Amino acid sequence: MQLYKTRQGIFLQHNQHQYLLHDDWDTLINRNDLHAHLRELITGVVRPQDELTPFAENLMAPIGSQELWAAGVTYLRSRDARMDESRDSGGADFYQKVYEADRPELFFKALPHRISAHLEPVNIRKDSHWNVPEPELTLFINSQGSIQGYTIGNDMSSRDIEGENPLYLPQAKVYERSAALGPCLYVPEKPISPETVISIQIIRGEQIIFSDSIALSRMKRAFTELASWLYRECKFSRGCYLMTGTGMVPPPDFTLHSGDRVEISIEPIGTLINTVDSGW
Ligand code: DO4
Ligand code: MG
Repeated sequence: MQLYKTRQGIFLQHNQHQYLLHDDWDTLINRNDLHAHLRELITGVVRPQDELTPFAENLMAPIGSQELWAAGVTYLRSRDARMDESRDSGGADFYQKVYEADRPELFFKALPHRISAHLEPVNIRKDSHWNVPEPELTLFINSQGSIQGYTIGNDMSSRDIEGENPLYLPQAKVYERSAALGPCLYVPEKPISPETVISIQIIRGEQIIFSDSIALSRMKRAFTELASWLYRECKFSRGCYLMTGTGMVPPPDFTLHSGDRVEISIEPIGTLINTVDSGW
């Protein structure tokens, strides 16, 4: 089942049917069995819309008042890219250590007002010359610490800033429109399969200038492991979103330009599309 947050309300999509819900987003999603609750809503209370409403232009990011956190260096590819970019600064060892350590890298990414929805622009910093998107499966974890849903995330990153000094990580990661989430919150009956593939295309003008894909099974850590570290000493009364790290990094000579279109797909969730805008 897919939950779309729109300016007209929340649309629940299931088996080619659409149901308009009038619930408050935070209350609706913060449950111990969200899938079962949505199923009950469908069978009992709400009626499907007669016609499917086209709402792509009206989509909001599928988040309410939750915080967005991110995990890093969870795939070998991310470890290698980070080691390369930080070798001159002497920071490379830290990435190797965190890849192998028990404790994962977790960092605060954004509050909802800095997050772009599907089709909204993402931003690159004006004081950076090396920027990439990071396509990441993103978990919705309820207030009890249990994973209830998934969305697609783009963890925009300034590689020159984080490479210059690992202590600059918050500036490389947190700025206006440095994250995108969408297009929906996917709520399956069972946890998402590790065989699920995440893919990215970056389009400049008419040309695909970068594309790649990776299976979630290539991730070093379990999603439940990341969630339990995040909830160790933090309470999230309305739940929390957690990006799970990137397994795809463009080659070192690649940087995003204003106007580039970033498309990230995960089959059961959809495609998150954002155009880069450096003129924020
Ligand atoms: O350590 C830097 C950030 C890592 C990250 O965002 C990722 O691996 O996805
Ligand atoms: Mg990342």
